[in-house]
Amino acid sequence: MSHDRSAQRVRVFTEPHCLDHRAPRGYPECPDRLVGVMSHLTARGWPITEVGVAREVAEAAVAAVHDPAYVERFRRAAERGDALLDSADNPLSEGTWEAAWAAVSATLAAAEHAVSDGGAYSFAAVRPPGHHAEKALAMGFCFFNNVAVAAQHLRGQGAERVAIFDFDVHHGNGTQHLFEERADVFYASTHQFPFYPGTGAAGETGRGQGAGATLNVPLPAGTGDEEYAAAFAERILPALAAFRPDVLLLSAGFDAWRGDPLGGMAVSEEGFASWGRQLGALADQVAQGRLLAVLEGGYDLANLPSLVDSFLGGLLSPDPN
Ligand code: Q9C
Ligand code: ZN
Repeated sequence: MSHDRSAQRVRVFTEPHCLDHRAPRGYPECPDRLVGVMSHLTARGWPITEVGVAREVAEAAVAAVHDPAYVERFRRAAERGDALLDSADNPLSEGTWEAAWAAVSATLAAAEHAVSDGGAYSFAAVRPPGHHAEKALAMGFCFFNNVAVAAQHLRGQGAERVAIFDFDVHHGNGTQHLFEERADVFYASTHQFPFYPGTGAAGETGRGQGAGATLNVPLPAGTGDEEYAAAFAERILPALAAFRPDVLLLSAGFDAWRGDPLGGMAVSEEGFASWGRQLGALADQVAQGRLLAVLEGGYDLANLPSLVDSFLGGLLSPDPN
């Protein structure tokens, strides 16, 4: 092992059924993404739990975020064998329904670990991803909004203030919309802009009771490590610290990597390690060491595993600044 993980401060959570959602050939959000990540993290010695929370727990948590009529519409569409749900980006296969539940279940197990005694860092290695999923709409490869379901679940488990930072290259429209009128869940995002899904302009800062509890830092195509570092130092980290969350959640997409086939940014592998160091330090400083990172995008099959490994390595070497 190249670094000391004896403290086991990071634990990886997954669920085998996450692999059962199979899009047609050519879709970038494919099972091999997660196969590659898990085989690399296993080889690198990270502690792994392959069991999620009970289905009833996941069902109650999803019902607290998504419209029950949407969940039923998804179930029926999957059962009928419909080709897709709501969007051409959301093809359905035989295992899609179970995979979406598996992703939620593993994310919730990871969330509960993050807030266990003493605080811990959890990584939910799951698919399908979640941050584009709206209350009643599938979008952008996402069916259930895993990170939003975890945020709401933690609110019901004693966390009074939850912060979500989304560093996927795409804006997390679903997560923002689910919480934009609330003061108890802060949502911050860095993302390529203008870009899919079109939301996330700097002027979107929350509404009603949630005014000021949404922070968007849109960045132009081509943004690399230096400009991202400035956005972290000047905007994202101070805002997250000022919110004083009881737990820090991350929508961890790796599609801002410079070689990603979908994204147009220029972040290096060392960039992700640096983000890990800074976000681990932030969780220690303001959130009692409680951190949950949930996999979102990242589509370069050859490099996604090492990007995730570098990010997790960064979490374990916190670098305050
Ligand atoms: N149909 C995530 O990274 N591209 N989702 C749509 C127009 C959708 C990305 C192009 C990209 C979704 C989780
Ligand atoms: Zn993305």
